[in-house]
Amino acid sequence: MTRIGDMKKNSIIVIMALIIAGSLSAGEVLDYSDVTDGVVDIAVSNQGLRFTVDEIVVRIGANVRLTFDVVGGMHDWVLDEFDAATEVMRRGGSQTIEFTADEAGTFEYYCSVTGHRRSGMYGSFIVIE
Ligand SMILES: [Cu+2]
Repeated sequence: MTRIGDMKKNSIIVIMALIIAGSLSAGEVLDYSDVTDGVVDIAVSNQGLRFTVDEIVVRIGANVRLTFDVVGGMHDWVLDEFDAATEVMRRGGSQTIEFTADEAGTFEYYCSVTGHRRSGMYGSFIVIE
C-alpha cells in the first residue's frame, strides 16, 4: 500500500472516531435551578441505549413533572430516591410522572431494563439547596 493510501485510511479512522465520540455525548443538560415555584416540566426521550438528557438540575422542593417518550426499543425512567418511575414502555410509549424533589444531592436516574443501565442508560439528577 502507498503512503497516500495509509494517510487516507488514517483520516477515515479519525473521522469515524469523531462521529462515534459525538454520538456518545449527545445528551443535554437541563438546568432548572432558577425555578423556585410552580412546576418544572421536563421532557426526556431515548436515542438507542441513551437518554437524550444526561443531567437535570432542579432546586430543592421543585415539583417535577417529567414526561418520558420512548422512540425506539423498550425502556423506562427510574429515580429510586424519589420513588419516581415510569412503566417499561415500547416504541411510541409516553408517560408523565410527577414527584417532589425534597432532598438535596446528586442522584442517578436510569433505565431498569436488564443491561441498559450498564450500557450507559443513566443520568444525573441534581437537587441543589
Ligand atoms: Cu432502556
